[in-house]
Amino acid sequence: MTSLETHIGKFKLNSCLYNASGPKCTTEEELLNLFESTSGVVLSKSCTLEPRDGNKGIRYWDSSKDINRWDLISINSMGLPNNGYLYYVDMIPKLYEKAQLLGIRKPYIISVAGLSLEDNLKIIETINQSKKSFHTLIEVGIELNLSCPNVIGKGQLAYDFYALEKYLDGIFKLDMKYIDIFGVKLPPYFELSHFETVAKILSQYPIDFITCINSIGNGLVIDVETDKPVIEPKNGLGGIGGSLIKPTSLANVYNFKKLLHNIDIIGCGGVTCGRDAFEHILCGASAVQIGTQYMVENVGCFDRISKELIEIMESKHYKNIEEFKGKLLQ
Ligand code: RRO
Repeated sequence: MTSLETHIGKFKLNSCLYNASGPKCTTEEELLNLFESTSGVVLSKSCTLEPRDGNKGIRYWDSSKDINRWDLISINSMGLPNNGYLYYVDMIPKLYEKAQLLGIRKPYIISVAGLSLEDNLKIIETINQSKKSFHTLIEVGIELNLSCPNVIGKGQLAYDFYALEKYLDGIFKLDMKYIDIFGVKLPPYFELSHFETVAKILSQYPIDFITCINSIGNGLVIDVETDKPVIEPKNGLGGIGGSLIKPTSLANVYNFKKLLHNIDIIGCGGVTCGRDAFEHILCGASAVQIGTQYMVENVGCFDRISKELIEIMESKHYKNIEEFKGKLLQ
């Protein structure tokens, strides 16, 4: 039997494919829907201390309905709309109940994107305390988002290397005893020296995983019928996703895999089919997240992409992902 099982830190996943934080993971209904799907993890929308409506106007567009499209492109400037961190903490007992009911074991990862270090410390502390009462009953992790491109007036923290180090110093002073795994979501890097600098910073902390990459920030997509950008906030600038960004996400997974030996890499960016997931794993990804394609196709994408990935593995006589993970030939 060909298996898609994998590990991220101490989590054992039945499938290496799961949702990226962002699309369709904000409400209880969406999170329970993910729980019942074949997604290997339930990952939440990034949360802040207080609930947020996000940016105003048309703030998401993708090319899936564009008959002239040559590729799947998405652009978003959501601006971190979410129900506030307590909503996502309250999902821990709800998912536990669902797990008992369905007899399914599936980890829950909360994406955290507080607007300051103090906010993040408070959010992480609360998740840790809350998890204490459910210790051993449900696995809970944190993906700290250091790379949101769309909060007006705020840059992407992980592009400021000095600030990144100070931030992680602050975070790792916290007691996170009950949090099963902790990772960070990074923006795309393009300069080889930046991979080395960031890897050196990350290696100082007990980080279980990194997710590479967030959307490529501040892109511009234009509608030539109207001569306007397709989205409205920030003069039309937004994070780019979809198959267009796969070469950049693969390069980020590949470069960090070479530099980080005790940190698992989660590939994210441009995964629309089994072949894309296979390429991410070949570059060193232990698991692969699906963003724009999940937005377009809904939870059915996990079944389809799993099936396609298994077909590729079978054609190459691989029985599990360890047999080809990180084995890109040169
Ligand atoms: O909500 C958003 O605008 C958003 C976030 Br937090 C993120 O991390 N990446 C992205 O493309 N959009």
